[in-house]
Amino acid sequence: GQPVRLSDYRVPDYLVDAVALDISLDRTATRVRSTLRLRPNPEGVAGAPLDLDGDELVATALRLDGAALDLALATPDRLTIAAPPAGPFVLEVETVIDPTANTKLMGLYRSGSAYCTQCEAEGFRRITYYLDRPDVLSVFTTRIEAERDDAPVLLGNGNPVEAGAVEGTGRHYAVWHDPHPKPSYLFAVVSGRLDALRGEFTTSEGRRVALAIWVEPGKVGQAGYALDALKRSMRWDEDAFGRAYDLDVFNVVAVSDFNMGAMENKGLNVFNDKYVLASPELATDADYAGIETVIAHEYFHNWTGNRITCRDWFQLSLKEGLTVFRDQEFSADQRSRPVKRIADVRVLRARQFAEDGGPMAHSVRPDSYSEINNFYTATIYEKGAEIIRMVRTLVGPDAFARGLQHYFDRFDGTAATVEDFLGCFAEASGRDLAPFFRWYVQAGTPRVTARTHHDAATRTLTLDLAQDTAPTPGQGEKLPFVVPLRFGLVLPDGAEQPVRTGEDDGLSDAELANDTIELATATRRIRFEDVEPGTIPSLLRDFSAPVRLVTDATDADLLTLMTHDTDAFNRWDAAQTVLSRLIIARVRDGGGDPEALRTVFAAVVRTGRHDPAFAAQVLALPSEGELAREIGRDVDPDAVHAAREAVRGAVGRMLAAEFRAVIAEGAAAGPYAPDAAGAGRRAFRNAALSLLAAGDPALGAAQARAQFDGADNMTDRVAALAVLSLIPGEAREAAFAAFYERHAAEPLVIDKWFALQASIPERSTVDRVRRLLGHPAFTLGVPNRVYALLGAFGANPTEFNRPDGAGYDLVADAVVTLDGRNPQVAARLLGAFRSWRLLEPGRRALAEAALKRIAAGPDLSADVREITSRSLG
Ligand code: DPP
Ligand code: ZN
Repeated sequence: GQPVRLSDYRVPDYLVDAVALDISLDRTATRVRSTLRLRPNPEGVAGAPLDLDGDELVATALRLDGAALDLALATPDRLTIAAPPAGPFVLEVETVIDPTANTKLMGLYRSGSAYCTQCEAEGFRRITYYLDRPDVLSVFTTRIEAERDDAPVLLGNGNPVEAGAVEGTGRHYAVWHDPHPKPSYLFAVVSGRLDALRGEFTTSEGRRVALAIWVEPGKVGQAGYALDALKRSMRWDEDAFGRAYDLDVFNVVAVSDFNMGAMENKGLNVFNDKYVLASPELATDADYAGIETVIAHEYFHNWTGNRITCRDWFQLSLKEGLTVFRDQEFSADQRSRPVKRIADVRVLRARQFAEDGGPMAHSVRPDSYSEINNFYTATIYEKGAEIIRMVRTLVGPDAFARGLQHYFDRFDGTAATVEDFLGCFAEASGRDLAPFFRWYVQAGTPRVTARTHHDAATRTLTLDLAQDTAPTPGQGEKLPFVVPLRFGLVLPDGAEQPVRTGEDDGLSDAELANDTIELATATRRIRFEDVEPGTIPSLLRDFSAPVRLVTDATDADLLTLMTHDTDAFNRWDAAQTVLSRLIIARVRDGGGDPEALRTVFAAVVRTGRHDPAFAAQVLALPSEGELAREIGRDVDPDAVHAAREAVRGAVGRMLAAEFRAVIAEGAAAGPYAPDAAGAGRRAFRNAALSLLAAGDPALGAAQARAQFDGADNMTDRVAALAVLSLIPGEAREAAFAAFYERHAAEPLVIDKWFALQASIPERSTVDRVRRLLGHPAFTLGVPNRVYALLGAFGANPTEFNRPDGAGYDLVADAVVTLDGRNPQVAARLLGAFRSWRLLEPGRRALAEAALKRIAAGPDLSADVREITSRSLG
C-alpha cells in the first residue's frame, strides 16, 4: 500500500467510550460480537464518515443504535458508515474468524493447544472492525466463552469479574474488565489447557496482586525463574521509578508460536516461550539473562507504553526506547553494571550500527513507513534507549528524575509524542533540548574523531574533536548532533590527571562538573592546562553516546588504558580496538602479531580470577560483522574470518598455560546456579576453552568433549558443543548426534542444535542447512525454528556470503516460501542482507541478484516489499 506519513497525522474523528466484546471461541469459526459506544470527537471533523479498520474480516451482523445495517458496508479491510449520528451512538458488529487458518500469527490464532492473540501493531483489526490506532483509548470489557474441556483456562485483560458454566452445554465463560483506558493494540485473550505457577506480590500502595505464569501442561517446573524475575521487576520499578502496579492480577503466558519476543498486553503479557521457560539442564546463562530482561521489559511497559502510550506509530520509540532503557538499568542493578553495559553496546554495534550504516537506516522517530511491523528495529529500541541515556547524562540525574516524574504525572492516561517526553526534561532542567532533538530525526551513526597534541614547553594538551555523519537514504545533509563525551585524562601510570582548562578553548563549569564534553558543533578544540607528558585522554567513557569514535591513540596508549583506565567500559573497549587493529592489519597485508599483547592479556586472565565476567568480555574478540564495518568497503568475509581465526589461534597458543589453568579451576566450581557470579565464571572458562581450542584443535576437542559429557548444565554443554562444532570430523558429528538424542523432546533446546550447525564456517554448511530444513524437528510454521536455523544461517558471515551466491539463494528461497505464510517472519529473515553493500563486487552482485529475484515475485507482502525495495533503492 501507500506509505504512511507522520506529516499526515490527524486526530481521530470519533472516540470510543467503551468496548464490550463477546468472544465465543471455536477452532475454525470463532464468533466475535463487539459493541462500541462511540461519539464524535469534538476536535475532529464534524460529520466525517466513520471508517473502521479491518483485515481479512467477514462481517455477519451490523447494527447502529439497534437498527440493522446493510452488510455491504463492510469489506474485508474496512467498515464505513457514511453519515453517523451527530451525538453518541452504539455500533454492534459481529464477525466470524478462523484462528486455525491464521498463519500470520497476528490477531487471534492457535498456538499448540491454546488460543492466543497478538494485536500490536495492527492485529486487532483481524479480530473485529475498529479504530485500530494507538491514540484511540477505551475501556474494554471482554466475555470469553469456550468448550470447558478444550479450554479450561480463559484469560483476558484487566481484572476477572465473573465466570461460570453456560447452561445446558459443555461450554463455560469468563468476564474480564480492564478499568484503564487503552488502545486496541494492548488487547489480549488467551484460552486453552494451561498450567500456572502462582505467586503473590503486595505493592508499595498496599495492593495485593495475584501473579501467575501460564505454561503448557507439564512445564510449570520451568517457570520459577520467570516468576522470580517478575517479582524483582515489580519491586525495582517501585524503588527506582516510583511506579506501582495497578490491577489485582498479573498474568504471563508462554506460547510456542510467536513472531516477536513478547507482548505487554495490559495485565496479560504474552511471551514467546523461550523468554519464560528455563531449567539448568535446558537453558543457558544467556537464556536466563534474556528471561530476566524480557520479563522486566514487558512489565515496565505497564507504565511506559500502557498508562502512557504512543499517539501514532512514528512515536514507537517513546515506549520502546524508554522501556529498553529501563530494562537495561534493571539488569545492571541485578548484575554487574559495567558488564551489562559492555553487553548492551555489543548488541548496539552489531545490530543498530549495521542498520544505521545500511539501506534500512531510519531515524529513531521515522517520518514514513509502509509496514509498521518492519520498524520494530534496533534503531527504535536500542538507539532509542541510548538517546534517553544521553538525556540523563546531559541534564544530570536529578533533573532527569524530576523530568521523568513530570512525564508520568502529566501524560498518564494519554497517547503522547516524543516532543512531549523531551519537553518534560527541558522543563525540569531549564535547558534548551531543541538541538538535541536531532537524535530523533536524523538517521546514521556519527563518527567522532579526536586528535591530540601535547606541548611539552607549555604543558598543554590540545584535543581537536570533529564529528561527521555519512548520508543515509533520503537524508543527504546531516546537521551536527549534541554528543556528550564523558572523559578523563589518564596518566601513564594510571592515575587520573586533574582536569583544568583555560579561558580560551576551555570547558564550561557544567562540563567540568559532569566530566563530560558536549560536542554540539562540527568541530571543537579544547585546551587542557598543566598536563603531564604522556597523558592519554579516555573519551566516551561508559559509551556515553552512540557514535563511532576514532582516535589517534597508539597501541601503547590503548594498552595503558586497557590496564589502568578507571572506566571499565573503556578498559574493555581499548582491548577491542587493539584486537580489531591487529585483525584488520592481517586482512590487509598478513601482518599483525599478537605477541605484543602477551603481558597485558596475561594480566587480563589474572584479573579473571576476581572479575571473570569482565575478563570473558575482553577475551571475546570483535565479531566478523564489526570488523567488516570497520573495513568499510569491498569486504571479503573469508579473509576477515581467516584473519580473526589466526589471531584467536595465536592468542590461544600464547596463553595456553593460563587458559588450561582457568579451565581446570573452573571444573571444580560447584553446583549450577543461574546467578551473575556463576554465569561470569562459566563465561570466563568457556572463553578460555574456545581460545585454547583455536590454538590447539586436538587439545581443544578433547577438553571440549570431556566438558560436553560431564556438564551438569546447558551453559557448559552448549559451549562445549560450540567449540566442537568448529572442528571438522567425526567427533563433531558424534557430539551433535548425542545432543539431539538427549534433547529431542525439547524444541527450544533443539533450536540451539539447529543454530550451531547453521553457524559452522565451512562450505558444506549450505547443504547441511538444506538437509535440516527437511528434518522432522523443523517446520517453517514456528518462528523460533525459522530464527534458529535460517536466522542463524543468515548471520553466518562466511557461508551466507559464499562467493558463489548459494547462501543468498538459500535465504532468498526461504523468504519467498515464508512470505505466503507469515510475512513478518519472512521480512525479519531478510535482515541478513542488511550489509550487502559493504561486500566486494562479486558477492555484492550476487546479493543484489538474490534481492531482485525476491522483489520480482508475485503477491509480495507489504512487509517484504518494503525491505527489498529499500535494500535495492
Ligand atoms: N511491544 C513489544 C515489545 O517490545 C513488541 N513485541 O515489548
Ligand atoms: Zn517493548
